[in-house]
Amino acid sequence: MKKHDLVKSIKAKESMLCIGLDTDIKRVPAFIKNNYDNPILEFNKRIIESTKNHCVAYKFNIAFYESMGSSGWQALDESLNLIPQEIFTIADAKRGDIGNTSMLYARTFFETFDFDSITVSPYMGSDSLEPFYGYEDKWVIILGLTSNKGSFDFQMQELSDGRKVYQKVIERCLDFGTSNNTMFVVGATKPEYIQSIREIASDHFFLMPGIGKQGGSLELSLQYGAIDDYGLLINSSRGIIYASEGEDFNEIAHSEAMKLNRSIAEHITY
Ligand code: OMP
Repeated sequence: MKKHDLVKSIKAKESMLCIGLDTDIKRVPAFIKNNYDNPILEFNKRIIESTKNHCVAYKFNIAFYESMGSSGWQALDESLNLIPQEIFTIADAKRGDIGNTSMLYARTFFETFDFDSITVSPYMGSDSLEPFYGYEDKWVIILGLTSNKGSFDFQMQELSDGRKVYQKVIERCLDFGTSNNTMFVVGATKPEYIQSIREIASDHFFLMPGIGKQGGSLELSLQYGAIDDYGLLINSSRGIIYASEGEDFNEIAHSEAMKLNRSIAEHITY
């Protein structure tokens, strides 16, 4: 997908919402688990059907699928095919390895599966990310500053020049691609640092997880992160797909998505 199509879709739908399909078999309602051959697929089908008009992206966290073995890969494949063309799709795989291995990760998520983007870890450096850039209209989403506590272990360490490791990483990653094929993951749990990332990556999209269950601030994230072309995909996974554990889970997911869109719209002009 091209950047202007993503921006167009955000404007048309008045939504920056990315719904995380972190579909955990343990949280799939019993009536689905007991009645369908592939409950993960059926759960996703209902969530996608009820939310597709109110989000601009879906993020599949691959762990939830690969942990299920072959039925999980099948659910991933078939769920992806249910997503309308104009919605941006993310393989949240957090991959990255020596070049020839990364090439196969890229092939997996961009050819075997036709995702628009993949999340990658920059830890192994330029040659580990390069293979992901070999595809037109595909996006590389690099872990910039993550939402978890452990981000203080490495990402927040101060370098001798006073910069933090995450700042240096993001700055260096600007050399690998452009704002038309690169996004950064920036956790909504650390809004006080978003400004410093915007100073480095002024027109890149940020994929922003961490609102809802992780306690991130939507308001401050939008205040510091949003730009003229929006520049943000706000992710919510558990807060939407598990808002109800009953038979109405898809209807409640729909209303939670609408609610989040409304909260975003309080701070953004589309
Ligand atoms: P919820 O907390 O349920 O909304 O889920 C957050 C989703 O975003 C999960 O799929 C996480 O793996 C993912 N995520 C983070 O929570 N923090 C990060 O720093 C990065 C990611 C990610 O790359 O998507």
